[in-house]
Amino acid sequence: MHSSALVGLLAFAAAATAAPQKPRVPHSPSSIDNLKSHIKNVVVLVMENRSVDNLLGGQTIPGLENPIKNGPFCNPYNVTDPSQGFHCSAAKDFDSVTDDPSHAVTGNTMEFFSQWTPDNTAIADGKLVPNNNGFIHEQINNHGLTANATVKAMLAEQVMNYYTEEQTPVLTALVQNYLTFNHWHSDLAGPTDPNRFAVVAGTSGGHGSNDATFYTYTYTQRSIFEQLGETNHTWINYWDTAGGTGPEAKNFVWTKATNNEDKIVSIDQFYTDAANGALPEFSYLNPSCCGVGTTSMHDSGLISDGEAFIKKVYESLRAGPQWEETLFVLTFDESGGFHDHVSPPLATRPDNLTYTEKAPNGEEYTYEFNRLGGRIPTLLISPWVGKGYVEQKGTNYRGEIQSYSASSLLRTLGYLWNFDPFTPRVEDSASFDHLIQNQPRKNTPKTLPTPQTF
Ligand SMILES: *[C@@H]1O[C@H](CO)[C@@H](O)[C@H](O)[C@H]1NC(C)=O
Ligand SMILES: *[C@@H]1O[C@H](CO)[C@@H](O)[C@H](O)[C@H]1NC(C)=O
Ligand SMILES: *[C@@H]1O[C@H](CO)[C@@H](O)[C@H](O)[C@H]1NC(C)=O
Ligand SMILES: *[C@@H]1O[C@H](CO)[C@@H](O)[C@H](O)[C@H]1NC(C)=O
Ligand SMILES: *[C@H]1O[C@H](CO)[C@@H](O)[C@H](O)[C@H]1NC(C)=O
Repeated sequence: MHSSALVGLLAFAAAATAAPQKPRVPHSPSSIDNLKSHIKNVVVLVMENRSVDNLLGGQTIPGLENPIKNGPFCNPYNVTDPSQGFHCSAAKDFDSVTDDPSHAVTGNTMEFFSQWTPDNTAIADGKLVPNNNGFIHEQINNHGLTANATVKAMLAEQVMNYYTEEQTPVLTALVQNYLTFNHWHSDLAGPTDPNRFAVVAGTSGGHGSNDATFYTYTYTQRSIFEQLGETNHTWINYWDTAGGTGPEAKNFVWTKATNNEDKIVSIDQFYTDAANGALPEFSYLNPSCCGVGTTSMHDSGLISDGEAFIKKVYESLRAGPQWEETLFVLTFDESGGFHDHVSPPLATRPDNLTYTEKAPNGEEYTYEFNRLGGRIPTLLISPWVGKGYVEQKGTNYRGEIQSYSASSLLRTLGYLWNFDPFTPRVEDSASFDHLIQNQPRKNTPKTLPTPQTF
């Protein structure tokens, strides 16, 4: 055999072991039928504030682009004065990062564009692309402008360093046993609450900050909860009553006006329902946040406490009678001000709303919701997905290749439960229906490793 043909054959064989059993075309009738015939329960857990390069930075699985395999990645201490030096990504981050990196819209803008008020026209035209160079600058600006060199070095480590496989044994086991997205971004380059809103509504309703009106039954946007409720599909928003994130169902006028507040219940009920086979079609889970003793992985909460929570959710599902029909989507709200080397791409605007805030340089910056936020860890966990499979970019319904985002979830659930996209952003998003295989796996682990503090 000609050697190049042999190489081709070997490459094909290697790809074939990792790829789904039968590659399908996303958005196609056969792919949607396959999804509908196998998945009856979807469980979504949205954790807090971590980028791919931060949390999955030490994962060695082929296909995932991260610092251990593609790095190191470096940022200057000061974007306007390179003489102040650089810090490059290195292994072993802290279990608890105590200085919360900025995830405000303008903080994100500095992190990705190395300036507070970039030219929006140049961004929209693709002439100005993010260089992901301002993460340390932003962290020092926020937490250590007058600090000494030792403290500045620690601040640089906080945003640039990454976790090893040994530090995150639960995530490592999940990555090795299930499906991880290499290109999944938060919906918007801003903080927690607008991103959490977008996960369930396909827009943040023009919000770019954590406003007091969230979680007060105030908003009229259509949400997944209203959509499912009106079409007689079942849902429950399980939340950790210690608070700190969500509960997202509490954002919407609809939930209260239709007496559905009783579908917002304690996370303790989730474990009981999972054991009894009583989970609804759609379970939406809120971890507790933020600080020591909370489970979302938001700094300064421990990564190991977040892992213990994920393990408990997983093992409840795995032991429950609904496992064979369950798709567990583990994702994050946003990248939390932690470095990632992949530039967020442009994306269709969900609506005509904009958000303006004053940047630290005193100027106003208007965000048009026409680009995604940082890359965030997202996994599909189910007997119906490939083992140790890493998904690259997806395709939208027009067949254009693009990165996945939080809106990919609503796009795919629309196929599962027969509803139209809530916004143009959702309509234009890549779906992941084709990643469901046609046979359930029998080799899924019953338990996951026990995380340790470090
Ligand atoms: C960057 O350097 C400039 C010039 O020395 C200084 O004015 C500014 O405060 C520095 N910013 C940060 C975040 O270190
Ligand atoms: C740097 O500042 C920190 C916090 O103020 C202090 O604890 C430490 O001793 C300082 N280190 C040096 C080398 O001055
Ligand atoms: C939902 O159930 C109600 C009550 O049984 C029924 O009236 C309604 O037509 C159903 N709606 C749909 C979309 O199936
Ligand atoms: C945005 O505004 C334009 C011009 O008024 C309109 O054609 C378009 O439908 C609007 N888009 C949305 C999503 O509302
Ligand atoms: C992370 O979440 C917290 C709590 O909701 C929020 O205050 C913060 O802005 C988020 N971090 C970033 C970088 O957005």
